[in-house]
Amino acid sequence: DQNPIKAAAKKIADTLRDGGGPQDGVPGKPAPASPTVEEPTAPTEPLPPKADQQGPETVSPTGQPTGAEQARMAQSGAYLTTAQGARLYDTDHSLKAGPRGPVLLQDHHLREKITHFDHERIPERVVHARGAAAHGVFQAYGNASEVTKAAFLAEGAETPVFVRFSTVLGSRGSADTVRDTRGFATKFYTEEGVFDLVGNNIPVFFIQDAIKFPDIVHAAKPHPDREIPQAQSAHDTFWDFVTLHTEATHHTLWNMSDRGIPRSYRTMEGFGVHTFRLVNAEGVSTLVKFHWKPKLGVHSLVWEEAQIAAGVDPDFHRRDLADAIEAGAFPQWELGIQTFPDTPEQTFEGIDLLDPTKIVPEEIAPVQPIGLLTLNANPSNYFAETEQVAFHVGHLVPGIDVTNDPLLQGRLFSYVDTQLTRLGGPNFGQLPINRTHAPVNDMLRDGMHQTAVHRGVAPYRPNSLDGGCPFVAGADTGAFIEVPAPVAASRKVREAPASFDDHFSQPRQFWLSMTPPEREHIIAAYTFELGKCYEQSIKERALQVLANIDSHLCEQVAAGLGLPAPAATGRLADPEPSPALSQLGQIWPGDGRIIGIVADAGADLDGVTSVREAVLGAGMVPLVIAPAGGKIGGGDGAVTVQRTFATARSIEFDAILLAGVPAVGADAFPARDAKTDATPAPTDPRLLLLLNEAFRHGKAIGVWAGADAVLPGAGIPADAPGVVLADTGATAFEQVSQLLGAHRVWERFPAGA
Ligand code: HDE
Repeated sequence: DQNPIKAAAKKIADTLRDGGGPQDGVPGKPAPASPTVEEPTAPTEPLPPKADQQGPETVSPTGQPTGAEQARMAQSGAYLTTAQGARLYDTDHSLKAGPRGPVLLQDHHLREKITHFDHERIPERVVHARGAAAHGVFQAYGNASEVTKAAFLAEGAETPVFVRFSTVLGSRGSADTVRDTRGFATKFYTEEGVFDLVGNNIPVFFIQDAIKFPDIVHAAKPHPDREIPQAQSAHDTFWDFVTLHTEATHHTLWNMSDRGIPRSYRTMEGFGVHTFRLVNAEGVSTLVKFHWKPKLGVHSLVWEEAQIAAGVDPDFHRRDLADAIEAGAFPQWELGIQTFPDTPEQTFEGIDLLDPTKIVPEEIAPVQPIGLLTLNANPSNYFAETEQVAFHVGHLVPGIDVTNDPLLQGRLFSYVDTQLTRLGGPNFGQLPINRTHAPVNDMLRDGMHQTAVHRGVAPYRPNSLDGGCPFVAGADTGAFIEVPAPVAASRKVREAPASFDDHFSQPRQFWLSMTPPEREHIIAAYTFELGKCYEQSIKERALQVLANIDSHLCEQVAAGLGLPAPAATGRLADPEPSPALSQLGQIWPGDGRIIGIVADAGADLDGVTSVREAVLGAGMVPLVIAPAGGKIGGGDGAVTVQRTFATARSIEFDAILLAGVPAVGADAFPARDAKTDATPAPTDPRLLLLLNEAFRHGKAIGVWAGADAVLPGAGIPADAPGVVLADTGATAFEQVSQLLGAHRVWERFPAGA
């Protein structure tokens, strides 16, 4: 047998049959052979990939090994050893006083193996515990040099990056697709030191002052008595807090919108949230807000998809990111800035730039692209990289400075502090993923997990014993050069400025900027979340908050809850809508989209083969779905199945193609009755469910070769928008891929999705 894995398995089976291993003292068994050190087996390949289930060749411009090559490197040495390098002849049996006797404390290998294992887990992040990350590169356009001297933003600069996406509320093992804010944290390994842009996919925050962070997190996390619900905001304590503390209204509204359930990390916007300060070579400062704009557009799931995915594929976003990168469909974002004059008031068009619950609409301050981020390599080891990466808003480089936003100021303290617990001491910056690519000459010494061997005798300044080294930089190259912004003479207060008191005009602007389907989704989200609350008073208070945003929104949610709709407590603001806040209305590239092609033995298999090629050619991923696995058809024209009716679920596919009605007796589709022309329902309810869900979720569906016969059974009118009846697979795919540009067939909404 040529298969190395089968060969290894056979060898183990033979050993067991021949009574190998220690059998000391067992009656009727041969005496044990004295332990011999066998020659190591040649490392075997991981399970051989199935040719048709693989994406295109893995590309890794960072030179990182990927796939099988990487797997080989993991346990690459010839002999298994202890942590001290001593070779081991057995790792399967504890050292015992006879085969049935007690285990001996003397067994160093046993103790080392178990002790290390006992300490494998570290505390998860107190928020943003669940994440997925990737390596990449940032290429600067150079135009930002007018406003910042940061070297990595100068023309032609290319900087390695590591980006971690996350949910906020759930534990490490929670589902990806829950309704929540998403973290979008980027570590730039610049030649001037590490710069971390630790942002979210929502441009505003729940609170205006860091001192409220423990409150909002305690309210949003599971209830402390039963520790439920996991990774959800649909519970009493969350709604209790956000309705009492109305500065949370804006962020909560974004959460209830489609932004709370992204289709993919690849289709999320990112925001720095706070206003930052950039400083150019002449020392002139500018206030900015950072934006990440995804090249694939901003797209979301529908709520039912999010819920299904949480059960069917809780790793939906993590898998999507890794698969896309492995397949060479590298996700890209443009980094953009909105710029504002650094005036003493720090306001723009009446918007307080220090208030992190406010946006500045893009229509009045356009986002100017300053560089391109490309994620092009998956981490090699989740723990070493994604789990141990430590971001910090205080990791700044020359040319980027902070402002007095009281939320940002508190974060400047929190991020180092949390790593002390999470990563076990102050030397977390020495972990490979956190190491700067710039030379380090600090005078920080010792501490837990110190891995550097510092030389010299004088880790202090001034010194003469180490030649006075290291020297301090001039103001032109140093980081943390404070812009000498005046600090208004005042008295010590625990107060916020009056401008922080407006909690409703921007939520109303967001609501007014939504299209009808987006509004329907928001109404449905509030109705669901508040419907999950037990306390009537919390629901009533939430309705009062909604009344202060919009009467229609309030009335619809009230109707869903079966409660009266209150009136607004004051006159509603009359803001200009900001079309940039809507996710609809643009056409986007379809790169990396997943096309499910349903077929069985009687389908147009030649058509399936050519459609697969067309899908790949369009930079999308074709997955053939059939009643059972293996191949369908025979000979050269056989088609490999990637998903069966048992493993396929509609959420995985952005669009569905149906390749015809097979002959009578075939597995999936009974044929049209020739005499009566009646269309029997498909036999397999899983196929019906797949089609029905795809339809209700607004996905494009293309059929050819008579497959329209299947549609009525799935409740799909053949003349519904986004249902393409074509003559050939090629035409079906062409039209479906055009529909995908808008992400969904929005004409089908609102339909209670
Ligand atoms: Fe965080 N936040 N945060 N946060 N945050 C953390 O740091 C904190 C805030 C954000 O992938 C923690 O290493 C405070 C805003 C992201 O590793 C912690 C306040 C924004 C991540 C912490 C905020 C964020 C974190 C937990 C209120 C968007 C994940 C573990 C003042 C602009 C980073 C850790 C990753 C993580 C504190 C508010 C984004 C405890 C005190 C606003 C993306 O330090």
